Amino acid sequence: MRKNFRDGRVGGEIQKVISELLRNELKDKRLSAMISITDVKATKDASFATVYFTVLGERVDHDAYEEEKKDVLEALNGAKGLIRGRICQELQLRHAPDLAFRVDESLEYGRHIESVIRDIHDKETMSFEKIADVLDEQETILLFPHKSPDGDALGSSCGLAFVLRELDKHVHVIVDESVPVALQFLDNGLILKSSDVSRHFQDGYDLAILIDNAEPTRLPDGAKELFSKASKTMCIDHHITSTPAYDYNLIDSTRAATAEIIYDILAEYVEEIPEKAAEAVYAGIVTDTGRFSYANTTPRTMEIACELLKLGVSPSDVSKRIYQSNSPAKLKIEGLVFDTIEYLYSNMCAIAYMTQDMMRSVGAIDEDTEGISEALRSVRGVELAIFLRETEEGKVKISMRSQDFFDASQLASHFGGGGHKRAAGFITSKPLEEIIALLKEQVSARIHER
Ligand SMILES: [Mn+2]
Repeated sequence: MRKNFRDGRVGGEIQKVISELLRNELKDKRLSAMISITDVKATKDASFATVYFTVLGERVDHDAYEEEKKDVLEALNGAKGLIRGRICQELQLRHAPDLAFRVDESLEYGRHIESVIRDIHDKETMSFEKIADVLDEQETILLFPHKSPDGDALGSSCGLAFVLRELDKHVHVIVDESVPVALQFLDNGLILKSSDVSRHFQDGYDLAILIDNAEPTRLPDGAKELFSKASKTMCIDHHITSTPAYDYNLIDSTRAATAEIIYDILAEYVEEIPEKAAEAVYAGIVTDTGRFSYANTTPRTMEIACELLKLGVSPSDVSKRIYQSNSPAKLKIEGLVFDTIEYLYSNMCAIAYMTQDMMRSVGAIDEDTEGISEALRSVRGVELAIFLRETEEGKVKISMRSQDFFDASQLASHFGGGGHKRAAGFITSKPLEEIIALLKEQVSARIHER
């Protein structure tokens, strides 16, 4: 028996079926983007339907976004057979409707997008209570902060892991690189290299948690392999580009730090957060907010910090450990780098560089060079700071920071790199002098546009 649909009903039904398929079954890599079916206009007899969709994401690069939409369209067309079959089945139709996929470019898009994001958020991310329940059910857990872990990645991981260990879970934080000296106090015996993890874990374990990033592909190789051995996966992150693609997701891009989210989970999970865990969470917040000075700092950030102090955290201790533990080589290498500064275009641009020879001459290591880009940007009048460093492999790594208007990510993408408007970078095999000359050309063209 054929179903009769009221006006507009059939479109809504088809929309539900496709959304469900996108969420759970269509595994095409091109469909891993945040896709939303915004509308379906179908004929009354359900013989034909136009399906409107949008692709959400960070529009850093217009061309890349256009490419992405094209990819999604191709993938949807490729899955048309499956989608039609499912619609036929779910709506109990005799014949599957013919489908046409279109990008939704309606004027309502802007108004719509907010509710779409809210929708996805509600569907895909979980409550702190639910996350706490899930954690409680696991016995063996590994936490994975991102590559070259910073204060937030390590503070969040170690804070959560500390509590899990107190609750008798078998838990480690996996870091394959050396932990920066200034952050070693967060360890508390929790950090382990992937190669040192016991057989027990190598053969498989309950839960892997990605912390402060949503891409296991960005983990070092050993960690990546270990990540894949977990029965279930979880992601806790605050990056805007992250898509909730795991068994359990807690992604909130309104947060200043992943550590803020960890605080809320712990507050839900345990009666009282132990001081050591509170200290780690606090370290994550302090570092990701630039000691509460960046634009991401919110009233909620301060409230959480306040609660952490009440739990016994000493802000001066944490600050001393993180910010007053520079190596003797740090000021030496900074001296050498600052000596190379060139101010251009009425001091609007500052460029400085560092070679491996310079590092060797003062015995500096990578972590000694942290913060140099920010220091360059701190000069009055400097809109764009560019710091070039020679890598051990003889390439040149460029990091750029801008102050108010210069789009650093756009400049970086010109050279094949990427990032955010105010912080971006790229790597090149070109010699140092050549890339400096090329950068000057590009910066000059762009900075004078204004
Ligand atoms: Mn972070």
